[in-house]
Amino acid sequence: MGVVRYGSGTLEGLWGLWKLVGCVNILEMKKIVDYSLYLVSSQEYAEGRGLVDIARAAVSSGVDILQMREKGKSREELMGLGRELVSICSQSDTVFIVNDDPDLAKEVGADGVHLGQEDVEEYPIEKTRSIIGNDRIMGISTHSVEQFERANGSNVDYIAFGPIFSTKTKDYIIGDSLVEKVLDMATKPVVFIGGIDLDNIDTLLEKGAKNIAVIRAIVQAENIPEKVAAFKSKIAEYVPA
Ligand code: TZP
Ligand code: MG
Repeated sequence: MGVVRYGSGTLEGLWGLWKLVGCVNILEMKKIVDYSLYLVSSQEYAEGRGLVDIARAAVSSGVDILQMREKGKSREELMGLGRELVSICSQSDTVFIVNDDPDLAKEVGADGVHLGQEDVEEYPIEKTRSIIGNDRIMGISTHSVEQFERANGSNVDYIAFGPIFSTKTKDYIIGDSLVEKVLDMATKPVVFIGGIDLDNIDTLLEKGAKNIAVIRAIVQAENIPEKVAAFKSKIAEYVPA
């Protein structure tokens, strides 16, 4: 006959079992929610600062979403950096997203993956969903109303739209005239990106934008915690009472 013990050994055993059947994952699952500040981190624009230091500063000061967007690194380097960033985000509420590669996102234990329009050729939405599963997040970049409409009808969890203003990673801009239009169409969170900083963010928030993504405004900030706090309080001004 089995003995029921209530000592710490039993509790640890139950915790292990709980983890094994995946219940903890359900409890720990992070989601994209509106009124988020999204940092797309990229060593290329960090002006010599270490990405891990930038991520630590941004996450500890409350960035809601962190993306690893590294274009020139080997898979091995991405695995190493990805695991460090997972560890930083796992001690916080920050959602961690890997750019470009759903297999890598899953392997490092990220909360989700972000696909560009060009990534969808190798990783169509349904294939990506079958790689990452239903519990991880999938986002996609869109650069026109047509692409937005397609993404909106697909199985992604959020849609990025931009570049709104002038930026370094793209040689064109959409401008802010379509912000209301895509928000009216949207059935999931929309993240606006491209050349956004504290001096132009109001234009977007006034049009109803709820989520803002930036690279340079944070990775190049003199004081990252102060900059994150300023963005967060600006976004918070627009949360309905
Ligand atoms: N996609 C559209 S604009 C952009 C990406 C990845 C870059 C945004 O960078 P920044 O420095 O905030 O303009
Ligand atoms: Mg990509």
